[in-house]
Amino acid sequence: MVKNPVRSEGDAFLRACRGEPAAHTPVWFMRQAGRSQPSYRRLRETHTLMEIVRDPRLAAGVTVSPVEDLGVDAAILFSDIMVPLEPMGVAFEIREGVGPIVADPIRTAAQVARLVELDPARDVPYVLEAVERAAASLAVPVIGFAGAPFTLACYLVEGGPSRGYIEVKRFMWSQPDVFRALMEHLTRNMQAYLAAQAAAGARALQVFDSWVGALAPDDYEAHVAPHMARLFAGLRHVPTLAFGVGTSGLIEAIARTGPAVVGLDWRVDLAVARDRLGADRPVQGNLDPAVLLAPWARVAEAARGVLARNGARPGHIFNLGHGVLPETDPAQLQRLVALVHEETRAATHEGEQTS
Ligand code: 1CP
Repeated sequence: MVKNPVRSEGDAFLRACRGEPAAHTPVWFMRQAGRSQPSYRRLRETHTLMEIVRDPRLAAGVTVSPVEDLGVDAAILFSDIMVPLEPMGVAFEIREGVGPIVADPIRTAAQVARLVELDPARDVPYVLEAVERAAASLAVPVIGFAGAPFTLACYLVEGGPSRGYIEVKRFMWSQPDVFRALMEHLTRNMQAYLAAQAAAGARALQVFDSWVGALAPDDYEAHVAPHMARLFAGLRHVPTLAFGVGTSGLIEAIARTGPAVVGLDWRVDLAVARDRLGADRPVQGNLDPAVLLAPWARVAEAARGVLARNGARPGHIFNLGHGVLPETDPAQLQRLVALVHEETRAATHEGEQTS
């Protein structure tokens, strides 16, 4: 195996974020640190999710382990999108098998006005220390992250996981000024939170707008896009990645808010998405996470399909269209990483030589 002498293998992810050719197509997985990993399941027998998150040694260890186990090109900070909300005055618990439950869902102007400003160094020092520790022990970049204002608002207003997002939509349409104040509060504070992670050593920042695909394009433009544009405008010094599920009808609007990389779920054809966004816009995705439950031959076929749709265009970060399912066999993930690296090494080298 020939290694490129000029650049380390560790920078493929950042090069792709910038739209530059890389030694191979970089690959990492959302939820790569989680229930699919035996070491994580063992740790969870003795610690709750929040105990791991609040212990920088444990959180850094969980962040680092998928890089060692799977050979991925980036690590994602082990934390949760809800973590910075507690110091903002929002009490919640992460309920086993359900997700975040907010004790007192936000429905009024008075509740929005009571939200506290986050001071990352004072309020979540353990997150910043986990980033520092993980970054210090890894050759590949650590990705910092936060929930996007709308997706956080979903949990705050609904009070927990939701199917229809009816309460957050009712709130957005019936109290638009209060909703805007909530989004502004979240935007300002998530920007500070993300900037603090970058200062602690995160080399890229992913904004999880998991549930934004619930919105019609007009509502996205009116109630979400301006806040996202402000968020990304304040984070120009680090590559940013926008992620959402069910966003096939929104990707151009998402791209206009200014992230470096647009995340794609599996419901959109990657080639079509790249044409729609313009070839110079880096993208991340977009294998259906459920494919990993199929026999390996199907996984390989589907992964080759994603790579073929990208062609040899630079600026592709291979990922799943959403998080790794807990039922996934880690051996499948390991083989998938190796396949992406092997099948793209030659193609991108050729691309580099001719460019
Ligand atoms: O203890 C556990 O294993 C419970 C499952 C779990 C895990 C592993 C939760 C509860 N959070 C996490 C960690 C986590 N959450 C990470 C780091 C792990 C990694 O990616 O390797 C990240 C990036 C998140 C972000 C997160 N939390 C998102 C955005 C990504 C996505 O999946 O769309 C969301 C929506 C949450 C809320 C949340 N926290 C936990 C659950 C089960 C959920 C989803 C609940 C729902 O469906 O609404």
